[in-house]
Amino acid sequence: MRAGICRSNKPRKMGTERENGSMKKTVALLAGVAALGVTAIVLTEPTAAQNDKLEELKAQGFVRVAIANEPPFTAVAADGKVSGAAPDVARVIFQKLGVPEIVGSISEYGAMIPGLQARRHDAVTAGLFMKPERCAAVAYSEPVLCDAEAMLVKKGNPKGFKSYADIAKDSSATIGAPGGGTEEKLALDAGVPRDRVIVVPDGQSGLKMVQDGRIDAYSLPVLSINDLVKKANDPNLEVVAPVEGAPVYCDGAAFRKGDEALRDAFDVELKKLKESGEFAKIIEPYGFSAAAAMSTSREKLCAG
Ligand code: 6CS
Repeated sequence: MRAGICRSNKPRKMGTERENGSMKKTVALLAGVAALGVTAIVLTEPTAAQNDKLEELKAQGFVRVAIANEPPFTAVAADGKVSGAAPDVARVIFQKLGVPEIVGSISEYGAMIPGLQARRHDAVTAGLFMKPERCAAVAYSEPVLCDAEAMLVKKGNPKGFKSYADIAKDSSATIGAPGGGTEEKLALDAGVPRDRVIVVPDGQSGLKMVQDGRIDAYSLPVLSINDLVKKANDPNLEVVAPVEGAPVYCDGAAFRKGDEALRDAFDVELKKLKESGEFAKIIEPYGFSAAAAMSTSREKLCAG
């Protein structure tokens, strides 16, 4: 299944004519009600616009997904083909929902949620781990990909890192991590000063910076670091995994607040995939555990 890379950041018009029209009616209604000094109870039923999101995607023929190009979570081939465990699950589910294609848009983790909110993409399928602050900002599906955290270091782990706190304690130590990513926040929360947490744009850059001694450690989830090391084939590198004290995280597909009807439709198909065994067939060849994702829930992960 070919899917191109859409790099357009052109903001889409805010809403369809119908959405804008119904919005005006809603505002007028609320203004009228307010004038009567009556507190309006806003219905929480999905509006036609919310249900239309899936209809909009069906008509569009593709869903624009934010990805990071961090194998095995997400990957983009030279010809633009999008793969990786997260897009592969999303592609199957969206096809079952009547949306034949996914189009990937490479984004830094820290820009994925703002991009979703600005309607630059329709969903995030990138291994964006569920955490309370993110759960407050987006509508996550049920869990898809789970992984622990790792650090890439020089062979022999010369500074003896086992945790982010170890890096905090060593005033000469620096750690690289994705901008707005989980590992950046874990390092900062462990007390590593801002100037010793280096934002690294992608895995290849992180690998090179460790090889060149420009950073002492580079942190990504275990399967991402293992993928980098396997491809690098460099005997002077070592993986510290799991990072002590760091939780196992799981992602879900992330949708805009307001698109809960689309998220719920996605979850219905995800549940069927999990129950049929197809979910395991998609993600386990990448190294992920279907049981890990099926043993937890959005509710538990968003509770922190
Ligand atoms: O969710 C995150 O922030 C992290 N997820 C992945 C798959 N890689 C790094 C990133 O920081």
